[in-house]
This record gives sequence, structure tokens and C-alpha cells, in this order.
Amino acid sequence: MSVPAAELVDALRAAGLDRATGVPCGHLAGPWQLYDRAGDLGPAADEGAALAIAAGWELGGRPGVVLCQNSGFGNLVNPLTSLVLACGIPVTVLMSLRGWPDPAGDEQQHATMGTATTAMLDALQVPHAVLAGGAAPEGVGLPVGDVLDRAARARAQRLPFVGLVPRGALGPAADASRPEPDPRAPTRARAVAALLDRVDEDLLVTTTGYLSRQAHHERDRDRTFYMQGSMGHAAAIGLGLAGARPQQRVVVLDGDGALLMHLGTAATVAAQAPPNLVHVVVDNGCYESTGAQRSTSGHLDWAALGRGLGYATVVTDGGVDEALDAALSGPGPALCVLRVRPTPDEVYPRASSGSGLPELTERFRAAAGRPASVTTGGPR
Ligand SMILES: Cc1ncc(C[n+]2csc(CCOP(=O)(O)OP(=O)(O)O)c2C)c(N)n1
Repeated sequence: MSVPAAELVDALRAAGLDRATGVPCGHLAGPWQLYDRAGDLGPAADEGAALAIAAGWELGGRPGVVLCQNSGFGNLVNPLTSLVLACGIPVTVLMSLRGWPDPAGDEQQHATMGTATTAMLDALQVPHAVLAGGAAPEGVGLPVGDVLDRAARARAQRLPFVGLVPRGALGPAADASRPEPDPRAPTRARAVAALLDRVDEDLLVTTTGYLSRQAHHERDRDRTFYMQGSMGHAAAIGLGLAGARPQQRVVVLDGDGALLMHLGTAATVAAQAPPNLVHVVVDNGCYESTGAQRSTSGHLDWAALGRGLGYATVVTDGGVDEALDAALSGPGPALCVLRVRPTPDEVYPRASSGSGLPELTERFRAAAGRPASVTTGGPR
């Protein structure tokens, strides 16, 4: 049983929540698309920023709703406690529940938060309710009307409210049409294959979502760290690795949405200036892994950004091969942005589909500890 997305959005609008922000989750694709299509949705870089934007709406008398996944709960906790709760700003959040009710039934990176989400909300004394349907066990959860009644009660007390959405509890938007991408642009597959052709013995850190899956599909290697959770932190892991293994080149494969989620890390990379770090960003203009919702990279001048941040080499033009060659041969840290067209129907299994994340991590740790051969992929 699932609630039609339009029914939920109509109820949210009837409650005065006429706009939406957030970071997408496939389980919330229906309401995301309906608000977006009406011109009432502005994606946020991270869930904490989304909560603060909604707090601003609320302060301005035009409330809205935050749409996010519980993997982003951590990003949201600071403004939830020190802004929204502290100041009494009643923001309404719809948060999808990954890793729940059966943590073993979802991807490994969701298991801890899946179990902890409601306990954390209880600990923070934030009113919350689970929407019935989908993966929710029989008898658990409330219908939409009751969930929104609770949200209204919280609002009246100047408290935030979190509506928790189990997998499959919401239906899709009726028309799931997508904008036509430029057929001349390269694909994710092409960009990732070209990168893997060049990394040889380098250490590679791949970002959350389809990019990690693609890297695993193209060529599984023990020198690749498949970062399946912790969206936005691939470059930080790469920075740490580059410092720990200064004799090895470290390549980070990032997404535009993930990089923008923690853009400050790019400034940290440039400030610390590890000569052995190459930061490759595959920019498809969207959050492809959660349904290809547009991200905020569309208006970005990557060349100006990279230079302004202070990367030693910035490559944002040219074909995939030329761009990668230029970035890999220039002084580090290097930023290389590859613009690709979305191919959301091309999806491969995660690296963790065949083994546990701790086993993959141990495999990488052992490989990272071996010196790279001097003939290939060594330090410059
Ligand atoms: C903190 C957090 N928020 C949201 C998600 C859900 N999520 C997983 S992948 C992804 C999209 C990543 O977008 P991008 O980096 O542009 O890569 P793409 O999917 O387009 O390849 C999102 C939003 C998450 N895993 N973690």
C-alpha cells in the first residue's frame, strides 16, 4: 500500500506548506517532482542548509517543507538543535527511512542510522511520526492525515516535526518525464572508464551512488575505496590519504552534488595543497543516483571556482581523455571537471553487493600500504 504523491503534496499545501527544499531521496521522488514541477522547489546543498532555509521561510511567514533521507539526519542535527529547537521555529521535515525496519534488508551503509533514527528524534525531543504503508510493518505508522495533524500540533507549540517515510510508502509522481539530455555529451560510463584506464596503481576514492557502482563495474581494484555512504566526504578521505601516503598519487572521483554538499572541503584541499591529489568531478547537473533530480551545479563556473579555491591545476574543458591527461600530468592538487549527460537507467550493483564494507575496507587498507611500483602510476 502506498499513498499517491499528489495526495501527500495536496495535504501539505493545504497545511500551508507551499514550498519545498532538501536533498533528494528516491523514496521521496514523487513529492520532490511535484513541488519542482510547480516551481516551488529549490534543492539545498545539504540537509542542514535545507532546515535553515525552511527556518528562514518560517521566519518570513511563508512556511515550507524539508525533504530528505535519514542518511542526512547527521547534517541536520546542528541547526535542528541549536537553531530550530533553541529558537522555537516550527519547521516540518519529511525524512525517508533507509535501513528500517530491517537494517539487514537495506544497503549496509544505512544500517546504523536506520536503527537509530527514531531513538535520536526521541533523545532530541523532536515530535515525529511514521507514515503507514510500504516497508512499515503491519499496524505500524499513521495515515497521511494523522501525520499532518501531529505536524500541526507541533507547529502550534513552536516545535519542529519529522514525518518518517518508509520505503515504498509514497507513490511516484504521475508523470515521471525527464528533460532530454544533450546526446553529444559523454556518459558517466565513458568518463569512469577513461579514468580507470589511467589510474593504474594510484589510490582511488569513489563517491556515493552511481559513480562508485560504475567504477566497480568498469574495473574492480583493491586500490579503490568505494565510499558508499558519507555523501560529500570523498575529497576529505582523499586529502587524508594523500597526507598519509605522500609517495602515492590519490585520485578522488566525485559527483557535482556530493562536492557541493561539502564544498568547504575543496577549499581545504587547495589550502593544504597536497601535490599528489587529483580531484575528478563528474558533473551531470543532477543527483542521478536518487532519480536525476537537478542539482545546483547548473549555473556554476567550475573554472572560476577551481581557480578561486586555489587548485594548482584546473581543467574544465575539452574531451574526457584530454581533460584527464591534463589533470593527471599537471601540478597537484588538480581539479578536473567532466561534464556528462545523465544515464539514470544504466545502473550496476554496488561494490558491497558481493562483500561486506569492512572486508572491502581491509582489502583497500592492505593495498594502500603496499608501495606503488616505480614504473607505473607513481608519484610525480
Ligand atoms: C547525507 C546524504 N544525503 C542524501 C543522500 C542520498 N543520496 C545518495 S547518492 C545521492 C546523489 C549524489 O549526487 P551526485 O554527487 O551529483 O552524484 P550522481 O548521483 O549524480 O552520480 C544522494 C542525494 C545520502 N546518501 N547522504
